[in-house]
Amino acid sequence: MAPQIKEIPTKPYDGQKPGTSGLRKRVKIFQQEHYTENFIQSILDSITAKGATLVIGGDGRYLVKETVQTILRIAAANGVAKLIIGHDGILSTPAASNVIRKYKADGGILLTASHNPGGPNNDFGIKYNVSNGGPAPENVTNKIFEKTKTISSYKVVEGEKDLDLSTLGAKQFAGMKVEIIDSVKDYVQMLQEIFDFDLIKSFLTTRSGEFKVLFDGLHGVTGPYGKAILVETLGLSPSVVQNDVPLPDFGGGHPDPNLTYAKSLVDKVEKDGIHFGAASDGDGDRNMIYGKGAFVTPSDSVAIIADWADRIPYFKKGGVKGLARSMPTSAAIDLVAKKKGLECFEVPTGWKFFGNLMDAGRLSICGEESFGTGSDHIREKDGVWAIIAWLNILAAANRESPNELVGIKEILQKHYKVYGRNFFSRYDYEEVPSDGANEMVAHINQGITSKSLIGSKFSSKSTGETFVVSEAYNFDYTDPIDKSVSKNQGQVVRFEDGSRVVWRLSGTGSQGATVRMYVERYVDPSKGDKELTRETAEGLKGLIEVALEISKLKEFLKREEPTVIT
Ligand code: VG1
Ligand code: CO
Repeated sequence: MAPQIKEIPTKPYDGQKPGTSGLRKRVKIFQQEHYTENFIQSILDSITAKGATLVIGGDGRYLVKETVQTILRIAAANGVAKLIIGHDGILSTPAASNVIRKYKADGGILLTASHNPGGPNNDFGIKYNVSNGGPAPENVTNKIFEKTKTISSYKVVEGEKDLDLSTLGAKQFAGMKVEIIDSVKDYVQMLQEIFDFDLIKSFLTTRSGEFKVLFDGLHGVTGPYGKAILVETLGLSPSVVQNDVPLPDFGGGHPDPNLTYAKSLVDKVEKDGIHFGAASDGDGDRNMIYGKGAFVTPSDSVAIIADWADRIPYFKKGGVKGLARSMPTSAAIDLVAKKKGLECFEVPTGWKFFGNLMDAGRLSICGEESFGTGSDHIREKDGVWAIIAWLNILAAANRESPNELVGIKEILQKHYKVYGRNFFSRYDYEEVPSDGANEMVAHINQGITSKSLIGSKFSSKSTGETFVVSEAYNFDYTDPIDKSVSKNQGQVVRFEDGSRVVWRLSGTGSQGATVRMYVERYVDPSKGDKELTRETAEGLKGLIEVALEISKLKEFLKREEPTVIT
């Protein structure tokens, strides 16, 4: 039977609203009749689908392959000209961003729920990226959401066999061009143009006995990327890469690179005395840098990369145009910006807010406290990029101090001595009742709008410290480029000593509500080593008590302890 275009009647589903980074729900929700089709058709209805070239790739989780076939049928029926698809439907999120830019595609559909667990009982996600390679801004995601509310039919090609995604090359699907591309090649090539691979290689070779490396793919998408770079390009032994086979359920784990979920990395680093450990998340846009006895908070990581940027060829050549962080991220990067005389932006949570600044040539390096670090080489955060950035910096630092072995710890301590330290921690309370979460937000709001918080004194029972509130506000953001406004992006309370607490509700959870509480306390370099090198939990103890008191969090959420502390 020749392919036929059919119009299938459907009804809108509630709640197809893209969150911080796409639509994320349980797999079972996506498997409901017409659910995925409705959302794909709504995306195509919100862009100029006819004649478009789109990139398709996913993080290899359960449901990716089937969804690629669904997209093929709907895209062909809607007159899309060409799909560029990753081998077996796989592209890491940063690789997809690069492919969209490199091949000048009109956009891309990314199949990922990022760091959320995968498998039939876990999460799936669909995200639309625009032609600059970045996540669609709110005006586009709002349009998609509006379409999902009124959709009455979708178009699909029938009578066509599934396309073979396992062989590379140019193909046809129901009259539409399709190109299956190598998932890794373009990405590796891009990194080679950014970093000083010769320097990294010579450092790793000459100090190979002293400086051990370990990369953990957490069974997410980045295993093959890590292998291609560390083993095939930099010549390290295959044993420096672990959990490198992407699995549809991530091996039953939670593919989120932090001290809790990347335990496989942390344990091995400590046991084997590894100097440089790193992990990435399910879709490859997050990273964690962790050497023996030295954990780099993501807020410090981006500040340090910015500080050392002139050792990285990409920035040496193009310069650093400006820096930025998401609002809850610590102000460590602001201090670097100040010293270097660079512009520094504070944007809401979510990588989509960095894109306009990059496109306008005002932003080069940015990060989020949630293990997201990146630059304007693409329009997504980039886990493997951050890891190689650190190797480039360490190689340069060792070239500059040839008589000692400079590791992560030495880089951190040197940084604190110059800039001081922003102690930072995030408490996550996952899947709490939405009512309780909303009541807590309302309670904090009451303190903000009545101005009753300002001037209030709070004391910690255990440390005796007193914190006096100097400011309390809801964070609203006006994009400096297109002037679009995003309201209520988190609640902020600042104290006279410069400390800060932020509360916000997650926009990536797939069930109930997740409350995040972020605490930050700055310690001046003049306070000396003892204060600067304390454990994070110890440095923040008093402030955390006060944050819990102000928000009455335990009362509203009925939770004694957070689910995860990062
Ligand atoms: C979280 C993080 C945010 C990040 C987002 C997507 O969002 O806090 O910083 O951009 O995940 O990351 P939320 O709304 O749950 O706090 V990824 O690696 O999941 O695409
Ligand atoms: Co991710």
